[in-house]
Amino acid sequence: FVTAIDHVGIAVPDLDAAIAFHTEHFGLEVAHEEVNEEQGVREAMLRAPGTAGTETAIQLLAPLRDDSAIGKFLAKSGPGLQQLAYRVSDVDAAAAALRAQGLRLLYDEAKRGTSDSRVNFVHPKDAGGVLVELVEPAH
Ligand code: V0V
Repeated sequence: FVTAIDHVGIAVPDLDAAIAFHTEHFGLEVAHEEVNEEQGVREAMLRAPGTAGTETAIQLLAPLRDDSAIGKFLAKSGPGLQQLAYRVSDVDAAAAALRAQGLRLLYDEAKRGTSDSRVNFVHPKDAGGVLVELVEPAH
């Protein structure tokens, strides 16, 4: 049910500084920016030039609050890779299939992700130490 690697998420303390770093040194461009209050993040999606529509993105995630998922991650692990996101066509079906295989999903129901996508997560302890996000893009 995985159709693509949607994005790789990096926890950063300062979103503007991180955007400047990735655009200056790697030539990435900002495709999207938003605040997600429920997730407690200010985030940006970056892509390689000329890949619009097909790209795997880099998601920069800065905390809105210390007690958010990113705030806690930064306090414990410091800045760095926080998540790997697989694109799926149906997040509810994907979550149900993984639950049936004995993996813990973080949410009973999918939540709202970037650009009105629907997202759920596999617990990192059930996925080899990697926080795996499942993302169904908005249709
Ligand atoms: C925690 N652990 C991780 C981890 N976060 N391991 C790998 N990758 C991560 N990102 C480890 C942690 O070190 C502990 O290991 C263990 O998991 C359990 O940690 P915990 O202290 O019980 O739990 P917390 O409070 O650290 O929470 C971890 C979870 C939390 C994964 C439950 O971060 C969460 O709910 N994440 C999902 C939401 C999220 O990440 N939102 C921000 C992105 P030891 O010490 O026991 O060995 S929002 C987003 O992606 C959007 C909007 C989007 O893509 O559209």
